[in-house]
Amino acid sequence: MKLSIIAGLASGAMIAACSGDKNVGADSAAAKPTPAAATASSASGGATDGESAAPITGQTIEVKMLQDAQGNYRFDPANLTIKTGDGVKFTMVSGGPHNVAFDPSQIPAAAKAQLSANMQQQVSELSSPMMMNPNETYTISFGKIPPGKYPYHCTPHLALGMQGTITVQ
Ligand SMILES: [Cu+2]
Repeated sequence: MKLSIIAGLASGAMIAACSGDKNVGADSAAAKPTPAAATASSASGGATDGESAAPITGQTIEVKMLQDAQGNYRFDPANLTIKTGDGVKFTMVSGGPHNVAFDPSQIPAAAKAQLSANMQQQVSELSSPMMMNPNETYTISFGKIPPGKYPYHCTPHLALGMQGTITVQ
């Protein structure tokens, strides 16, 4: 009884080992582009932990965070085009709490470390603290942030469509 179980386990293990070997071969071939891409992005993005905050050197544009007369939660303006070095000041107007959060999976690897360095008091990766009271503000410098699209949202109101995109030219 025990022997047959062991034999069964052993043959099962051998099958697993065989198929495992095949998978390893397939995985290593499929995985090759990933380390290469990671190397390329870390080379262009610099050290992941070594970025320091880059100051605002251009204009600072205000984005209001509000609940409008129709009851909709939104950033105003939701879509904004700025230049590298500009800043965006988010101002809590009504309907809070609001925050400013970038989905890390939507931010280019080459930009993530700098954006993170430029965001003060993050409560989680690329997420600002909550703003509860009118006239609270949160300013993000886009100093040294490369051109691209940076979609963002308000965590409490994401399901209600409170989101926007900052395009850096
Ligand atoms: Cu909100």
